[in-house]
Amino acid sequence: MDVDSATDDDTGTTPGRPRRRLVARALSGVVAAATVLGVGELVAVAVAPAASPFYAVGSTTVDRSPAWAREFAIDTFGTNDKPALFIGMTLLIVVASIAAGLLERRRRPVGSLVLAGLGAVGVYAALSRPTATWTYAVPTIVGVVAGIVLLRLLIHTLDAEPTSEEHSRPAPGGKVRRLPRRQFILLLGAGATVAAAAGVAGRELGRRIASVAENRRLFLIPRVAAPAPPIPVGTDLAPVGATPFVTPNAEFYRIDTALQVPQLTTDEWQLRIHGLVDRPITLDWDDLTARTPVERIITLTCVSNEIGGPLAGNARWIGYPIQDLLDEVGVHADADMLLSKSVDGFTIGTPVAALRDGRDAILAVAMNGEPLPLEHGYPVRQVVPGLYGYVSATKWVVDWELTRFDRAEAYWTKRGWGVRAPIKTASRIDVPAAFAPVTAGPVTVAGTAWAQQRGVEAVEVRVDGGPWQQATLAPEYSIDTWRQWTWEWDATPGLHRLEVRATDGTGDTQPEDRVPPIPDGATGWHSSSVTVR
Ligand SMILES: Nc1nc2c(c(=O)[nH]1)N[C@H]1C(S)=C(S)[C@@H](COP(=O)(O)O)O[C@H]1N2
Ligand SMILES: [Mo]
Repeated sequence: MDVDSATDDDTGTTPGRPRRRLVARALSGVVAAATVLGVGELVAVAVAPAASPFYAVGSTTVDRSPAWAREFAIDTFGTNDKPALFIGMTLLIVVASIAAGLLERRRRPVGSLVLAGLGAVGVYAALSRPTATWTYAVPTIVGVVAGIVLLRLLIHTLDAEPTSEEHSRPAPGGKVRRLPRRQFILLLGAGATVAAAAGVAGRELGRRIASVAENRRLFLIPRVAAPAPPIPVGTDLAPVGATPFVTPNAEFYRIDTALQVPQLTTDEWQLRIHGLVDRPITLDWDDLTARTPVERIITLTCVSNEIGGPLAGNARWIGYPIQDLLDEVGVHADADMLLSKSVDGFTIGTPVAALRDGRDAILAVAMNGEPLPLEHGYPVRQVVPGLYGYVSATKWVVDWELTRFDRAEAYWTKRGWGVRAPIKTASRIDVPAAFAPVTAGPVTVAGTAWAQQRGVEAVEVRVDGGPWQQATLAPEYSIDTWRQWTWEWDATPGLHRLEVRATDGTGDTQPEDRVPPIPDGATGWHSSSVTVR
C-alpha cells in the first residue's frame, strides 16, 4: 500500500512517500525525547542525582503510587519491580515521543508542546523530591529546550525535503537534489549520538559522585593517641567579633584549578612514591592508615591573598607525618624537591628540606573533625606549615616524585609564580569592617595576624598615620597558627584610617612597601577606613 496520498503537510509541497515520512517524523520525536533525557541526565550531575528527569519521574511515581499498585508491582515483578517500572516508563515515553514527532509541523509546533508537557511532568516530579530546591527543575528544563530545538530542526529539514517527484527531476545544476534528506539523517544521527553520550556520561558521573559521597559517609576518622594541644582560653576572639580561631569547613577558602571536584574513594586511592629514592613504594589506604596519625592545628594561606584578603584559614587536621614516609623510602641526597601530583594532574613542588626539618608537615585525611570535604582534597591532601598552598598543600594527592628543582617544574611555577614561597608575615583588621558605621567612644578594633613557622610576636595599630600602638595579642597557640589581636580605640567623630602591622618571631616587622601577590606573596600594611559618628 504505497499510495501517495496527501498528508496534512502545511508546507504546501506535495508529499513524497508518506510512510517513510511518518517513520522519519516518529524517529525525530524519539530522538528529541532521548535528547531531553540525556541532556537532563548530564545537567543533573551539576545539580543533584535526584534531579535527573528520568529518575525523578520514576521516584515520584514510586512515592505517589497507591499501596495496591505497589503490591501489584511487587507481586507481578518481584525484585524486578524497578526494571519493570523503567521499562514501563520508557514505553510510555516512546509512545508520547512518537506522537510528538508525528504531530510536529513547521508552523504548528504541536509536537514541541507534547515535549513541553512531558517536561512539565519531569519538573513536577523533580520538585517533588524530598531534597528538592528550585534548582531541581533545571535539568529537565535544559533538556526540554534542547529536545525542542532538535525536533524543530529535524522537522524543518524534513519538510524542506523534496518530494519523490522532485527527486527524480534533475535540479537546475543537472544533479539530483538530495541535500535535505542527507541533512536530516545527519541531524538525526548527531542528535541520537549527543543524547546517548550525554546520558551515559551523566549516569557514569552521577554514579561516581554517589559512590564517593557514600565512601566519605562511611569514612572512619583515625583515632589519635595524642590530640592537638588544647586551645587556651582567650585564643579565640570570635566573642569580640574577630575572625574565629578555627575556621569552619563551610567557610574555609577554597582555591584550586579543578573545574570538577575530583572524585576519589579511599578504595581507589593510592600514593606512589618514586624518583630519587632507595625503595620506591605504592601505599594504599590500608597502608597509610596502619601508621600512627597525629592531630595538628595549622593555618593555611594562599599566595594570591591580597593585603587584608580572606584567603587564609585555620583548621584542625588529622594526618600522617610526611617526614616518616620520606625516611621510609630513603630519599637520595641530591633530591631537593618533592613533586606531588593530584589525581587531576595538578602538580606542586615542595622543598624536601622543608618537609624534613621537623615541622608538622602531614598527609591529612581529616579536617575539623570530619573527613576532608571533597573540595578540600578528599581523601588525602598535604598540609605543610609555613609554605603557601601552591607550593605545599596538594589536594587529592596520589603521586610523589622525589626530584630536583633544576629538573622539574610544577603547575604554577611554570606560569611565573615563585619556585620557593615561604608565607610572608601578614596582619588584617577584621572589625570594625571597612566603612562600617561606628559610634564615637570606646571601640574594639580586632583582627588576625600570621607568620607561620616564625610566629607573631607583636601587632601594632595606628590611626590616621599617628604613633603605632601595641595591640593586645591573644595567647599564641603555636607558631603555625594565626594569632588574633584586639586594640581598644577611643574613637572620635569623623572619617579615620586604621592601619595594622605585625612583627614575627624573628623580630622582623612587615614592610610598608606594597608588592602584589605575584610572584611570591603580597606585602604592605592593611588599612581600613572607618566613619565615626
Ligand atoms: N590538586 C590541587 N591541589 C591544590 C591546588 C590545586 O589547584 N589543585 N591549589 C593549591 C592552592 S593554590 C592552595 S592556596 C590550597 C588551597 O587549599 P584549600 O582549597 O583547601 O583552602 O590548595 C593547594 N592545593
Ligand atoms: Mo593558593
